[in-house]
Amino acid sequence: MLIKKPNDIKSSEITPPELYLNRRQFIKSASATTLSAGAALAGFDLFQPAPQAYALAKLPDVKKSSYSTTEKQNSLKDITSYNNFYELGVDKGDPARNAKYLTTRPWTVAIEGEVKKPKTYDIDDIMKLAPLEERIYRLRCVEAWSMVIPWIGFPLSALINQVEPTGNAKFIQFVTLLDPKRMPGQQRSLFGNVLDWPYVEGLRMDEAMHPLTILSVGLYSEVLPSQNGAPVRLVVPWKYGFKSIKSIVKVRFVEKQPATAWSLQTPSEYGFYSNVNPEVDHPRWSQATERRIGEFLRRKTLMFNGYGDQVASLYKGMDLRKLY
Ligand SMILES: Nc1nc2c(c(=O)[nH]1)N[C@H]1C(S)=C(S)[C@@H](COP(=O)(O)O)O[C@H]1N2
Ligand SMILES: [Mo]
Repeated sequence: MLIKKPNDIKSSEITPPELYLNRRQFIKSASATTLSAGAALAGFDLFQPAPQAYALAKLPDVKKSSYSTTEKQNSLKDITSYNNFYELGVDKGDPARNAKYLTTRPWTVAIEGEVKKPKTYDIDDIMKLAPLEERIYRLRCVEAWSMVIPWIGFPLSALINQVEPTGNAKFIQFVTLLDPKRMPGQQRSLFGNVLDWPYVEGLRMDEAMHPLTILSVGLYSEVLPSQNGAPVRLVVPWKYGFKSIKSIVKVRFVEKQPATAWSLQTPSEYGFYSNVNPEVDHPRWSQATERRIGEFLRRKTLMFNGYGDQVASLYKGMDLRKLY
């Protein structure tokens, strides 16, 4: 996310001093020892080209969904090489380069808090919670670009119904894996305090239960690539992309509105709701238009990212300028 970057975060906070040199020069001049010591410290392959797209396991029996858009889909290459995933690096190409660090087996997802049936699920059981569907959704990043992505997943409501929330469950908080080895961007030595790890996000219960809200485990017929948030990530298509938290290990049902990573970092710029809203600018840039990745001309951003007919009623009576 183009948050305090490149202007406000000094590059010294995100780049170790030895990497100020341009990359090629650095490769030439650095001794093998310096390089491997640096790589061990960083845990990152900073100099590798983006890997070739490789085939991941196909997901069987995926049915089409009537919630899908018919717009042209972005290519697999765009979707897997232009990413925001700060745990794997802050530049758009970093997550693809560093995806190999994020191994996704074994993996469990703990369901905690205000539920009658708390449970820790193995990822392979999560995959079988409900029939898998293809959901072709627009994703609108707060940085004013967008993509159309054929996700594979199932409604989050299927998981919620399994664990039976109590009457006190008003919100859900989601938590990403905390593991600086598998998520080298969490090593403060490399990136400083870009975000407080682990990344956290939240939804109000009615947003979480909405049929458009899905847990995604794949895209383009295949298992989710690590850079897109494997093995399981949230997708909430009417909100800015940062709400769609990746690589989830914990789902916590709570009574009070939970903390979220970007509003913890800069509360004046990122609120809890974060609905796509062309009428409310980000304090530092307009949200009126967006650039679809792969296109040249900008297009108008639609209220609720075009999903207003389905979701506007959730926010009736709320001042969406104050509750941004
Ligand atoms: N854990 C985690 N989840 C995250 C992010 C992140 O940095 N860490 N970035 C968010 C942002 S800003 C966007 S736009 C989307 C991008 O998803 P994609 O790379 O699959 O398109 O992931 C969101 N989920
Ligand atoms: Mo984003």
